[in-house]
Amino acid sequence: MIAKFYESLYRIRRVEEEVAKVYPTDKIKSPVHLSIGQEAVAVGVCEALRPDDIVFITYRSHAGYIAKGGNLKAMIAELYGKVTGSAKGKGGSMHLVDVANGIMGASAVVGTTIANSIGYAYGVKLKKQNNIVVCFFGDGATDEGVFYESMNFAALKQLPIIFVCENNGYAIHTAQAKRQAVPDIAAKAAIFGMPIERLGDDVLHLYERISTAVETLRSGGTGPFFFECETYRWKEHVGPSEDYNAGYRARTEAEPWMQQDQVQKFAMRLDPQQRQQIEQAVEIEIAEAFEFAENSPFPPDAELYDGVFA
Ligand SMILES: Cc1ncc(C[n+]2csc(CCOP(=O)(O)OP(=O)(O)O)c2C)c(N)n1
Ligand SMILES: [Mg+2]
Repeated sequence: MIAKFYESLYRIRRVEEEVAKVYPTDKIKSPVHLSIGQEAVAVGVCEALRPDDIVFITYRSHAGYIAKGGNLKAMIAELYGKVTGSAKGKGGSMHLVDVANGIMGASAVVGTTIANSIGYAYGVKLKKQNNIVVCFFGDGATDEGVFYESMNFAALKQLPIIFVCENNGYAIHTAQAKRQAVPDIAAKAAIFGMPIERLGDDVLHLYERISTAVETLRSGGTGPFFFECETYRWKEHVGPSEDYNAGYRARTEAEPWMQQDQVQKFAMRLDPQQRQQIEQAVEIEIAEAFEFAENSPFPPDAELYDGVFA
């Protein structure tokens, strides 16, 4: 289990480091919102899921997409705006999608996927399917009215859904305490009568707690479940750089998170040979994905008229 979790954590970290490296060359055609530092939540949650379970992710999409088993070549090609990308090069980093692997389309519009996810979960329930839905969103999404409407509907209809709020403390540059009269997000879900839990970014603990909720839903129990997971974004809101000089947060705030880096923690639990094997295999995978993106063509002009309503 440790090796499997490490492989996923390492893959996400290294893909995003490569994205950050390539970004200044302008080969990547869309803005990128990196999850470096936040990988643990995506991994702890997605490792508890089956391939046919469904996740809804946000524009900070890479970690969830990779953790759920999204196609890496299609992801990098999408960032490059190539026709072989997951949205044929028309969506970019904020609109990753891989339906075959249970990853519904991400959206740049904060909060929208919360409503999408309960629609999907309602469908799962009506069709009496055995798969479940996980909806990831940020603390900023809980500033939106759609959050409350969706919590109410999910609780009312007892939907087979697990809500995962990745609380990194900021919506762009504004700290939670400056936006929310009551910054206790889990408490806001609790008013709808659903079970809530506050977690950190300890991967194994996350995995255990999410697995328990998953087992309840699989065995015919009712949802929804709500998890608020504290985490921390190391890079700027959007882009490949750090922003500790931007004036809204200090590096000292990030340091404790960096010291308890889950990627490093898992690396240290493996024997060096096993670790090396995992890393080498993942590095090859990543190199192949970037090569695939480089060598893929841009969409033909006619693609502009494809997939539009009018
Ligand atoms: C409906 C809507 N309002 C505002 C924005 C501008 N916006 C983009 S990202 C963001 C912050 C969202 O923060 P959070 O949900 O905590 O996610 P994080 O970026 O921290 O992962 C905002 C307000 C938007 N994209 N959509
Ligand atoms: Mg946030």
